[in-house]
Amino acid sequence: MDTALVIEDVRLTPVLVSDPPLLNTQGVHQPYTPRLIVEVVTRGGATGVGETYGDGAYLEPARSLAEALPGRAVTDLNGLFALADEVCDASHTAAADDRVDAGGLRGVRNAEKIRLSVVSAFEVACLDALGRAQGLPVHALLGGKVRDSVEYSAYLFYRWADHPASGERDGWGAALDPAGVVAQARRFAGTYGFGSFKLKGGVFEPDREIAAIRALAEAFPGRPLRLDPNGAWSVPTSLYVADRLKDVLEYLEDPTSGTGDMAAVAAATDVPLATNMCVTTLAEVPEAIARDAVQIVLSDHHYWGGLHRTRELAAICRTFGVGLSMHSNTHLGISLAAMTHVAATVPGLAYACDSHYPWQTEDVITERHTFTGGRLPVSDAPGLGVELDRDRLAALHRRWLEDDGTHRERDDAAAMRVVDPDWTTPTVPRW
Ligand code: GKR
Ligand code: MG
Repeated sequence: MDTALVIEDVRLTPVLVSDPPLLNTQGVHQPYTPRLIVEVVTRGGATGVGETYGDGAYLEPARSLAEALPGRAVTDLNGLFALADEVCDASHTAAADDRVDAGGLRGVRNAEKIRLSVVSAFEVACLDALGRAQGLPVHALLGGKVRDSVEYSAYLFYRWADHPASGERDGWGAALDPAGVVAQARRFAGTYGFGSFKLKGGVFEPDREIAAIRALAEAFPGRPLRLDPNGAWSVPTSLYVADRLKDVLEYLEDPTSGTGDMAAVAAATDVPLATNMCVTTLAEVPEAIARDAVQIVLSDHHYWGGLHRTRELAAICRTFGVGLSMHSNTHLGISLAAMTHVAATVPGLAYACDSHYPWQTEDVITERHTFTGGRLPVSDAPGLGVELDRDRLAALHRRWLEDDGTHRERDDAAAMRVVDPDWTTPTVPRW
């Protein structure tokens, strides 16, 4: 083994990132969202970075893995998964088993999925360190890019102008009706050149959201449009919306919850269904494919366990004629770089990936990514091609240290209760 590639040290830095008041079916984003930054340092002096969800359930397994990793090689990614199975005690996360998390809308969050989300940040950090040590971009370590840029879609949200509790305001203003959604889309298209649009739904009654998509179709004729209510609708409501928007939708994303109900919707409409909620683990793939419940799987490299595993998912989807793309959650530039590298290597990526990134005004990298023509260039610099901004990292970590605990867990329902004390996370379809 090349001793220069042996891991000498692992650093974990939880941070709180400012987030606008974006509405979804569970509530509203809090003013700050937790993320975890992982640094892997080799004996040869290369430092690789990774990023993942930062709620408490992720921090304990991350600490166990960080302690166990020194002495292993950054090339031993299969060993990384075996080590995580050994040291990430599921009891840390057992409380999270079989429940939908409070704000991430990441589908069922169980111990395995949390462990994989943790490992993903270590995998990305190892790939970054290896790439830096060898002068190779991460995409080359994944087999090489098949495209020079990756297309992203605008991710539109109903939103308030400012956060009710903190009063924080970002200058985007409110978007609560079709005109507000179209104005937001125009700003996204004008600033970043996005050519396809995803609207986060499940916030208002379906007819209001149908009107917003119709307004988008009028403002951007022929452009791909998606609506994602995060499972907020019953099967009949999903079919009602599909019928009214069938001429303008590229796909409906998670109209309803669970493989059985998604299959029932898929069987009765020609509008393709995409998901980042009902197919989130390998165990969920066979039934979804057998029942033709989804036509596009939206991977999240965090909860699929990193970039190699995302490519494995892509191969499964290809085999069964299911499309693949990527969804996102609140994230920073390290994860966007990782998404872009892996997306660059996946053959036949037929749908623009979505990213929350334009909503994040803060970052931990020195040079933020810039979307041009709705695309990001695939970096050929060694590793991920991003540099940590240590001052920014320290500042966002300080915010995490000083937080009274309110924001260390993402909890969109709690944020909503500031304005509506009776608000509870919906457990059955809202419409
Ligand atoms: O940030 O409100 C949000 C999104 O709803 C996010 O939590 C989802 O995970 O963007 C995601 C999605 O596509 O479902
Ligand atoms: Mg979604």
